[in-house]
Amino acid sequence: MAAMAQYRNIVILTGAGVSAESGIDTFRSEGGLWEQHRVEDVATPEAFARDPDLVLRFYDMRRAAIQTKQPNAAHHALARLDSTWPGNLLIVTQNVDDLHERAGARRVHHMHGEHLTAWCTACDRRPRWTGPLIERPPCPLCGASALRPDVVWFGEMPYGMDRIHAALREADLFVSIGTSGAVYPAAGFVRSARELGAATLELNLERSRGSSWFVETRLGPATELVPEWVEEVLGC
Ligand code: BJW
Repeated sequence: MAAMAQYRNIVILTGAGVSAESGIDTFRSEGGLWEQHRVEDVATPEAFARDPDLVLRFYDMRRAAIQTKQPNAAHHALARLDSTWPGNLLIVTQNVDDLHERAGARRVHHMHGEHLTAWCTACDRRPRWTGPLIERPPCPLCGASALRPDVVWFGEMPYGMDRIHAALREADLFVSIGTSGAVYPAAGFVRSARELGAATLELNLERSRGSSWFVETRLGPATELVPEWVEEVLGC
């Protein structure tokens, strides 16, 4: 990878791998969430319509679990980069946990939603939510019992695609961290970044499905690779 001084605008895509060492399950690794639950049963709007209790329990359990976890060295390194990088920077995370924010990162975009907000389908607002949804609590903003997990399921449109594409158009460096490249549209960002002329770097435990699109791939745990890379970028 060329000297980092030549970059100004950075887009960082993160996936479940960045939170794995905080003790949050990934989806597709051995023993991951999709081995414990069928995607079709818990992560589609059809599943929610068919068996809302099953889906709400799945998300209630994960919402409770993430609140017991702590950001790791990778989240902290990215937060440091965010707070010091003078150019444009956007951390586009597929993760629904809040570990980037708890580490101090501010320029974060949750394209697949967040565990700690709920979506009221009656008033279309998203109040902060830390407790369970299984008892169908009323929306604190409008009173309707129409709250669902504020996450993007298969077949739904990820949040803020215009913001992401605008950042990709400006980016001269695209970095992907801890994502398998199995889910679109996120899996296609590297290709867009390449076509728009950005340098591309993958940091992952194992090569992602779209690995050949990256000019450089570094393999290892995020808690080692990310702080090393951030030090390189900041020139210290
Ligand atoms: C480490 C590590 C360590 C581990 N250190 N690394 C056919 C072709 C193409 C597309 C489609 C198709 N059929 C349907 C589609 C579209 C569909 C899709 O992509 N399906 C695929 C299965 C093919 N996509 C959608 O439906 C999306 N919407 C959509 O496309 O709308 C239309 C549209 C059109 C045009 C433009 C824009 C939109 C919506 C996708 C929603 C995904 N939702 C989920 C659930 C969110 C809520 C929840 O958390 O429950 O999002 S699914 C799940 O996968 C979650 C994740 O964000 C996402 C990605 O997973 P991720 O993060 O990559 O995790 P893993 O487990 O897969 O990988 C972990 C990685 O970490 C691995 O690489 C490890 O190596 C690594 N790792 N330990 C570093 N210590």
